[in-house]
Amino acid sequence: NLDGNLATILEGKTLDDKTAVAPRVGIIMGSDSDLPVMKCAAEILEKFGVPHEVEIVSAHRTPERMFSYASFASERGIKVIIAGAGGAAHLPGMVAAITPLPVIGVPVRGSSLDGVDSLLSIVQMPRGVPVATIAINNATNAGLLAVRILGVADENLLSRMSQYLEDQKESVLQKGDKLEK
Ligand code: RP5
Repeated sequence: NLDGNLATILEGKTLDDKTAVAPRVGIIMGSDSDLPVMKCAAEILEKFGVPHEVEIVSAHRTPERMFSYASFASERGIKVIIAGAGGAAHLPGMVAAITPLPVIGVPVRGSSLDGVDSLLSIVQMPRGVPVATIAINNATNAGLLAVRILGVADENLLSRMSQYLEDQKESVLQKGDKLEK
């Protein structure tokens, strides 16, 4: 039930695609139903030119795949994992329990409880296993945070992030100017 664009995002970024540039960020999610939200993270990474992959990895439906993904992500060259899930959203926390990489959790709003269930499932991690939890459905910020993390060791990315902030400020100021006229 994926539309064309979403299917392309998935198809173009699979683990089996040997021709792709080695991904630096892994975007994973519990279900293809999370993709309309999670694609915003991919769009940010594309904007900043950060190679990434997009995968469906479910903590509950494909636990072995989750274990294998989290176990080998670092040695495959992944630097940051963005994990989105809804409901009993165990994926980000379980992945953070296995990999030493930074994990950014995106609570996806489901059909009931308005995403608060997802938020609380992701944010309430025990001491020792952190997940950087983003606001409900805000995968854009997950992408931006991943860029900032990579920017610590990549001056080019860091200066592009500064430019992004400048552009954002300019756009807000211009809207303000229009309101005054
Ligand atoms: C979670 O269950 C997924 O992350 C998704 O947000 C939710 C519902 O999944 P589907 O029933 O739509 O596949 O594991």
